[in-house]
Amino acid sequence: MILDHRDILDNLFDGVYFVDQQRRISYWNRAAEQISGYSREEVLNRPCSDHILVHVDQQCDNLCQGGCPLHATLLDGQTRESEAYLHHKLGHRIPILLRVCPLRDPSGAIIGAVEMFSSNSQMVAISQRMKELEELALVDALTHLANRRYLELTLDQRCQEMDRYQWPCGILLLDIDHFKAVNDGYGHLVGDEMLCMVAQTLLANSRSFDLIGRWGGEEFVAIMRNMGGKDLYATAEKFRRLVEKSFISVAGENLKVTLSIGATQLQPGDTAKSALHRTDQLMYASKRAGRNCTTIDFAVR
Ligand code: GH3
Ligand code: MG
Ligand code: MG
Repeated sequence: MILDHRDILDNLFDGVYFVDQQRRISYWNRAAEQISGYSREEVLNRPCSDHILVHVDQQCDNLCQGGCPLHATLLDGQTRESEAYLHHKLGHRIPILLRVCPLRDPSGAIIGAVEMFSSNSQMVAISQRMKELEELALVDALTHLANRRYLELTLDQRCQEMDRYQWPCGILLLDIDHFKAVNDGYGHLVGDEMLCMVAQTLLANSRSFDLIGRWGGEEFVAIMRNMGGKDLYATAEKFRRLVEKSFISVAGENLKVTLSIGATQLQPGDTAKSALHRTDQLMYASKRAGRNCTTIDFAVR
């Protein structure tokens, strides 16, 4: 690896580290330092199982004892992804999304593995990201979610990842039902307030590595990394129910809306346009089915 690549890795929000065949850490980027609290000097040349990150899975079982994704990838060369919790130097647990890939020499032999992890801790990651996006005019002025342009850019990126690495990614299109009636009955300002409330409900209940944005008008798009099939449907339904149970108060009245949702998973060869077109068709199927429901591709169910 040449120096330039390390400079790039140091500027990512994702933590990245390399291990050799013996799982000794040979590289540790700046985000890994920030997320874990461990400096490069503290971890280099130590085996990663040496009481450093000590990942535990969703059931809090210790992955170092039998379930280590690095170990498994060093053996079989497969890429792995999962959600886990790492140990911060100060003792607390941090939720992360991790991805492990093999490192090979020019002959194709496995010489180590790389783990990339992004902090799933809402506050830090989202506020950091939104500050950057504001500067780049990628934020919707009303709801402060990602705007259409940012959604398109992100979706293009996810399509490339799908083609190259087959990383799963779910797409949701969420359209507010009969929103015109809110504007007509209560005025545009109340409509705006409703849009912000729905936006916050979606944002507060997503993971930091998902992207929730306003596609336009009363339509939102969610790009859910590492998610497909049943989990995607369950997440869409969670969003739908949470919005159904949320309300704003207008002159003593609790005002609610519902969502019609289309859900699909990126397929090889998809473009942002083709994926969104499919999701849009699925969302319309939900409208035809009576609204306040989710329609998912048969292919990913
Ligand atoms: P359906 O259940 O079929 O989706 O019906 P709908 O009324 O939600 O859909 P329609 O597309 O007929 O109307 C969308 C409305 O959303 C019309 C438009 O005035 C309103 N709208 C779009 N952007 C904004 C906005 O920024 N603020 C407010 N208050 N209303 C908006
Ligand atoms: Mg609409
Ligand atoms: Mg609508």
